Amino acid sequence: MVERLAAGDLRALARAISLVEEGGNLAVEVTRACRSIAKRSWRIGVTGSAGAGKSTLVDQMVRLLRARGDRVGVVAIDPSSPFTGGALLGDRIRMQGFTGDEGVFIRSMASRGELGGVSPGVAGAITVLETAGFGTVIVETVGVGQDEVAVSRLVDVTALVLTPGMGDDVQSLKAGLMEAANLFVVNKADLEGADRVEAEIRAMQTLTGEQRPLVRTVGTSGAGVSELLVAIENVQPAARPPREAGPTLDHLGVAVRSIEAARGFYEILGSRVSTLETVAHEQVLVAMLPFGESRIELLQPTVEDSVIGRFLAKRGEGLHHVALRVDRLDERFAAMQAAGVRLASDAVRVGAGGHRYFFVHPASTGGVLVELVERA
Ligand SMILES: Nc1nc2c(ncn2[C@@H]2O[C@H](COP(=O)(O)OP(=O)(O)OP(=O)(O)O)[C@@H](O)[C@H]2O)c(=O)[nH]1
Ligand SMILES: [Mg+2]
Repeated sequence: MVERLAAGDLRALARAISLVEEGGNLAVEVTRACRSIAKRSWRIGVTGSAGAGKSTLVDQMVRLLRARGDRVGVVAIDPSSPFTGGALLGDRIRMQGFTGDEGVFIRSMASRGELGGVSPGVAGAITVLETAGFGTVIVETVGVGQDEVAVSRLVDVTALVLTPGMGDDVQSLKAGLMEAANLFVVNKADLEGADRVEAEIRAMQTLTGEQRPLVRTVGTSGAGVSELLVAIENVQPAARPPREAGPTLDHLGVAVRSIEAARGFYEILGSRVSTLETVAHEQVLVAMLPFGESRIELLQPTVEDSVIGRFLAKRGEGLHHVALRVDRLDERFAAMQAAGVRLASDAVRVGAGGHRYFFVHPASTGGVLVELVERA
């Protein structure tokens, strides 16, 4: 089951979360199996009183994070009102496996009260989501009891959501909860009294001598939510997983009649041939000349009737292809096929040194043969 959920199987994911939520030996076993392969996610806690707009904010945060390409898992503990946003309702359906977007997964969990405690189940659910490749996990809790303080220990950043109209109630917030909050959110800033709550929060903090960041938001419109994400990120920047690296230029493939004749120029520039080898199945002799992170690849045919040999006969010496390094090569191959990109390979192939690649036809790239490679 853990293998399946790591491979992206949503049913396995839902099942695993149920198991860890139930607790017991199996929960321990699942959590342990997950821990050995899970990559730690960026964990955000969102807490605050019932109806403060936490789910509405989480909905908006998920939208923004998704737009950046993040995969987001949400665990909502004891929500007293359902997620309101259309996207979240949609995602609830997705979460049950009805449609194909696997970038968001939302799960509501019941707290087992003060005695049972919420943290073992939540910790397990976070680990399961991490195993399934969710790089960001948001945990929503209703800020009423011990649970929030326990959850705050599981996450990197805890945002405490407050609203206008709370007025003096700010002072009645449990000290532990205020303590656990890394930043404050004044949501429903469209309503009367936002200034007052903000002043209350600031006043309260002067007692402790520390002013934590405060962000105003309007969950229903999304105003202030990108600022909120920046503030969350700034609390502990290192917790944020590195963005997926964009594609880089791997090498330029140049078709030549003679490597001996062509390499001199590049060597005058200061590059040195790093590898010189014959790739038998492509009937080509290859010389690699490093240029920073990229390389020039000189390609000399070993027989005339070969891909490079025919290219030379038809077009003469010159740029043969541009190779771009990407990740998730198989996904990209499938996505491009589906999108009608004209491919010049019928499958992902494995080249020298174990790197994997496929070619995209010049008809789809502005006139140059493009090789997409993924390094082992
Ligand atoms: N005026 C206004 N209403 C908001 C704002 N954000 C949320 N709401 C509304 O407040 C109500 C409660 O929002 P939720 O997001 O469900 O609140 P919650 O904190 O998740 O509630 P629980 O999970 O039940 O604790 C909904 O009717 C929202 O539309 C806001 O910024 N301004
Ligand atoms: Mg909620």
